Amino acid sequence: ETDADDPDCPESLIVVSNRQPYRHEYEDGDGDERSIAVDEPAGGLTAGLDPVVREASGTWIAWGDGEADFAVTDENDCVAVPPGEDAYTLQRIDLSEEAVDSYYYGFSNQVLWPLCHEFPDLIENGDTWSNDFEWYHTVNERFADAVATHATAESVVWIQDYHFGLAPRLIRRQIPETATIAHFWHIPWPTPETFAECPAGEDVLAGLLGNDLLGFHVDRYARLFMECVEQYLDGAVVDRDRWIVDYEDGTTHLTTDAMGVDADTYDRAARQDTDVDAVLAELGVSPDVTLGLGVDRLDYSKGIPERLAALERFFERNPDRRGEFTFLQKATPSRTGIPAYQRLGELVRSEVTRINSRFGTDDWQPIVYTEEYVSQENLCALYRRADAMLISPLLDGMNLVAQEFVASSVDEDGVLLLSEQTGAHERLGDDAVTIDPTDTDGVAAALETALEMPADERRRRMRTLREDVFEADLEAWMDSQFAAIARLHGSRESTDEQ
Ligand code: GDG
Repeated sequence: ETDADDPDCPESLIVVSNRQPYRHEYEDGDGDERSIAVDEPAGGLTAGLDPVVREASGTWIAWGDGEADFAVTDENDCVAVPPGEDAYTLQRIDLSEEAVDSYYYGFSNQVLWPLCHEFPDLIENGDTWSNDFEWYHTVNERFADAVATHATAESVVWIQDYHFGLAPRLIRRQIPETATIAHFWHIPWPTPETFAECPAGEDVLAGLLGNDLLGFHVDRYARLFMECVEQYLDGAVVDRDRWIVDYEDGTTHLTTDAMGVDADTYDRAARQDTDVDAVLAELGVSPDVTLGLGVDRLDYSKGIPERLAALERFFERNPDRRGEFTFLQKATPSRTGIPAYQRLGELVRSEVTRINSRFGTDDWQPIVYTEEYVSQENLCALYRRADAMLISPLLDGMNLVAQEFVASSVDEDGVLLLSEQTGAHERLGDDAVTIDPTDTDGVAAALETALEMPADERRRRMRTLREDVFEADLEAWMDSQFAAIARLHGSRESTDEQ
């Protein structure tokens, strides 16, 4: 819940994100006869930002994915949301299939995503990226034009993520000098060596330096960003002590703010009396097993094959755990049109089958793998039930699942195993069991350590983790971002008055 009197919540707020907060789906009938079903905010950032934009009576600009036809909207594609409440304006940018292929599946997810997660080999080749970059530019321009139609001298524009690397500079050219542009980059920033592989890298750096404020989850990403600017952008002046970059006629302030989750909501959901044994039975897991859990988008950055290798090693080394311990892996298919994601899905499914046929028996499988959507309530029940949560990304901007698990661990008896390559590790590393996701033996041993850990140590660690996750929650993150924006916004206005 957001404090209505929060002095830092901007009065004129324009949020820009790829995903829209509400999706309208049309059911039955024609024209006015049709009923409209609305997808509520799915979770995480979208759900967290929604109350803030409501309170500000702001504007949210997003890609109008899904079946949205614009029958209920005016000619600017603007619609009042939530339906019936009309608290703020949602402007949907309607993109052609070609635009989505190139801007979203192309440059965003086959150039910037692999680049920032240090997978340069997965960056698409030169024949396709230049076309995709053109579309990325075109789409960023369309979003920038949309921002310009709403922006006033008082506006705060808050951009989310790597889909909008060029938009800040395009927006800056079109809106009043006193309006503030802030941007949060939710994924890691690569090393200068990797960034050298970025096609149109200079454009992306220059684009991002159109921001007044640019936020990352952890210090390391902000420092790497400064190093890349120093190495690859002529004319930029980096002040590494003050975290400020001057470029052309603008100044960009860098900040770090580790994003949190809505901890109270997870805590409350976990305390509901969901029949977790029934949830497990549905998935084919016996209710009395010791339970390990993994929850991830099916993405190569999440280290799922490496995790499976460690699990195989664990069962090799601990025959007494066979029949007694089950690892439940929930993987959510994502970006399935991209070959690297298809290959990953095939590899993961075949490895699960192979490991299960090696160790499995008639009434027990070592790994239960599902790609089915799990409701928030059931997810929280599983987090609560898990004896060990295994989070092993090779690189991850933050990782919200780690925090959701902690917030849901109301019995304070689960153990978090956390990759040192996640942003979350900077916050939770001291009381999690730290793992190097590429070290098969190390992860297998860490899992055994976690499962053997005495109850009082589990409780002590989980209590400290919970303190952190409840204190640095989603609302705290937004407050901190808005406070930083307000400081800049204030100084921009006073400079203007002089
Ligand atoms: C990016 C960055 C950063 C997954 N399956 C189900 C389900 N989920 C939910 C989880 C969690 C979310 O999806 C995944 O969030 P992550 O943070 O782990 O990862 P990304 O999607 O890669 O997010 C990441 C984040 O942005 C925010 O800045 O932390 O580093 O990569 O919320 O719970 N939820 C439900 N059913 C599922 O089956 N209900």
